[in-house]
Amino acid sequence: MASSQTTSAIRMSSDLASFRKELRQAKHVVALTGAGVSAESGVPTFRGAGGFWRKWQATDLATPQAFNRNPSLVWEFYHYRREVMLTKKPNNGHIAIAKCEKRFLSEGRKFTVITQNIDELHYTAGSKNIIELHGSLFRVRCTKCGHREVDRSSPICEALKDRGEPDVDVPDARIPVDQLPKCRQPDCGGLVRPDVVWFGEMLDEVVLQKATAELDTCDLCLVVGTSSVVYPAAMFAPELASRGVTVAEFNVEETPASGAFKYYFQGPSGETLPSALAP
Ligand code: BJW
Ligand code: ZN
Repeated sequence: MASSQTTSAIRMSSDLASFRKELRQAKHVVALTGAGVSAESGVPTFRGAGGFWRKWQATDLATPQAFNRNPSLVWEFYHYRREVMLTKKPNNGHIAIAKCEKRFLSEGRKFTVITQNIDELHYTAGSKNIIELHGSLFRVRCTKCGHREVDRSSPICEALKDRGEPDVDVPDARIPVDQLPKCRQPDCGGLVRPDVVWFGEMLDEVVLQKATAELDTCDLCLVVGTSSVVYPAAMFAPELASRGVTVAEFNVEETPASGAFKYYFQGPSGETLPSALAP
């Protein structure tokens, strides 16, 4: 049943049949995802009630300034999130996206996931063609020599074992820098950091170029579980919409970008995506 939102600049539609017809005809779909796609897996989003760790808002710790000021505290935060992720599984939203990619591939069509998430749940769900805009929780980068590597060890270093508790009154562990995770390159031993993109940092140029190339060629875009406030990702879908590309948003609430999109499907993406993307 079609519906419209009078508050929006254009009349957003929630006409599922019409969206599914466009999906059947699409040659290249991009799914742009954010923290909301993982919410039903129990992963906290950034800008909701769950976006706190101890007394800090998650976004206050996702900065180079926070890491320079207190690498022990920021490592405790990321160590906590790494350990939490080891207990989480993809939900029906991730799975619907992965199944849709598989079907597209078998039909000679293309499907790309561009995610802002660092939780790797799209990979676990079986998606293959993934661009991680903001890095990964399970990669580290040396602050001295720049070496990057995958590191899935738990804990990532001995000093972080049993640290990172999220409760508001837990004191900072104050781990000396020489006991924090270190580079394993010969003769380096520099402090490593999570290989993620913090506020004020440039996105990796190659990653950004890949994302741009996918956005340039897609003819349908799904925007799933993102507040659409963090740039540059926030401008991707509105730019597509302004070029006449169909954009369908899946979110539990409207976002600043919603009014620019043709379709809006309200609800948890683990519930809305399976029926929207089913064969
Ligand atoms: C559900 C759901 C369910 C819940 N189903 N939905 C232009 C203008 C103004 C500022 C800037 C600008 N260009 C750059 C900036 C600065 C900055 C920025 O954007 N600031 C804004 C806040 C204003 N951007 C940057 O610094 C970027 N760098 C850059 O552009 O370099 C060049 C430059 C620098 C400085 C100035 C100018 C140019 C880098 C951004 C890096 C973001 N990093 C983080 C942390 C990553 C590591 C980590 O995870 O720890 O990325 S911050 C955080 O936000 C994380 C996320 O990927 C990102 C986006 O959040 P997301 O995914 O949208 O999550 P939420 O929580 O915000 O939203 C969840 C949504 O889900 C909500 O809508 C819910 O309703 C919904 N939802 N349950 C469906 N079940
Ligand atoms: Zn190094």
